[in-house]
Amino acid sequence: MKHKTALIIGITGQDGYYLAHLLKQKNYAVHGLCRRVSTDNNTIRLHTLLNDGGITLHPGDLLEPIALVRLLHTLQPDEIYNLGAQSHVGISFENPSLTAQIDALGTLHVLEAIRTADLLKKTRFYQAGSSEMFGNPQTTTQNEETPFSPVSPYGAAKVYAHHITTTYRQAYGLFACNGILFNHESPWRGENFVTRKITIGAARIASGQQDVLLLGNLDALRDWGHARDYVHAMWAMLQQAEPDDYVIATGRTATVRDFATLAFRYAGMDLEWEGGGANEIGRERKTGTVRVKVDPALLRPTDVHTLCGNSQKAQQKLGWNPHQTSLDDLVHEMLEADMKRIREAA
Ligand code: NAP
Ligand code: F7E
Repeated sequence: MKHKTALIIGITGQDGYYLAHLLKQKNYAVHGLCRRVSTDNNTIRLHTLLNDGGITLHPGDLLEPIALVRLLHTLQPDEIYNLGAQSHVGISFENPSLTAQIDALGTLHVLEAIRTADLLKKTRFYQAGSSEMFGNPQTTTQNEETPFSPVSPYGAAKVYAHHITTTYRQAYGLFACNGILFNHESPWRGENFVTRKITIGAARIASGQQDVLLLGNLDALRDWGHARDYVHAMWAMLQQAEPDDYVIATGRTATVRDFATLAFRYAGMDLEWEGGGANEIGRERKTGTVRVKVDPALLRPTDVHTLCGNSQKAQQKLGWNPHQTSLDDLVHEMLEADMKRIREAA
């Protein structure tokens, strides 16, 4: 049987790693678009997978549309997963134009490349949409019908990407799916997202390399899942008879404070919280030492306060299971991985 060919844009990121791993297991010929950098640092997550073979990296960038056409023309991929993005919401306030170019226009560039390379009838397309598109929703849970009302440059760029993907589905019959994914984390999460910042911080404090962890909004409630579970949903969307859009979420929420409490507990420190707002601190119960402080510089101009996804449609149509990894297991796995990295570096 002929193996399918997939192109992952954003293969060097967190989800790129897990998706490449999954597609390799499914015997795909896996290709990835990889930005040129002056070191090989951006392939760090992929080292083991690359050593095992079966993945081909191609230099390229979402901001270089002509080269995308050439690449698609050569590869003739069965499936394209567009995971490429400036994906940090806080940074999108500092770099709104770059974020819009990569996250919004970059998606258009891929869609136009599919059209120009005459692949509208052959290639299936996945667009990595985000719960950040909902902004601060009116409803307690969010599904595919919840209106978009973004409150960040990142969210606004992703809304454009969502609508342009739907437009190519409707206008040209492209098999194009929007995943609306809620936060998903892993030991491969970028170090400046709050979950990984917390597990690295707790691991460093436990090993005496750091005294205190500075955080911003401790009250933010997020629906946190495991990236390894979420890439199954991306793949499943492209295997359906018809293209559609799906919310992927666990349906459970926790605050940043809850996440930190769990991570520090796994690192051997029981935290108690005192004060509020910018004066809130997390103190180690046993010793009284302050381990977490709020740094107002880390607060965003606008933040999404509460997100909780309803993934009923994905459960029914894709057979996707939102309960594969508990929050406890996720935090434990991330903390253990960071402790191990510290031990190995010592
Ligand atoms: P990530 O770790 O930040 O990875 C982003 C990827 O995009 C990296 O491979 C990055 O390459 C690449 N990229 C950035 N700019 C690019 C450009 N101009 N051209 C080509 N590639 C570029 O993000 P992630 O967590 O894996 O998320 C994957 C996708 O899902 C993103 O689109 C994100 O916005 C979206 N999403 C994520 C979540 C989540 O909770 N993780 C939730 C909803 C949606 P470098 O390695 O060279 O920087
Ligand atoms: O922040 C608060 C912060 O940056 C989560 C991306 O994958 O998920 C992610 O976006 C919450 C926010 O993720 C710090 O203010 C407190 O309320 O980990 P985050 P995010 O903004 O939810 C969505 C679905 C995506 O699509 C995005 O690509 O935590 N917070 N203190 C902090 N956040 C950070 N980064 N750093 C802090 O020190």
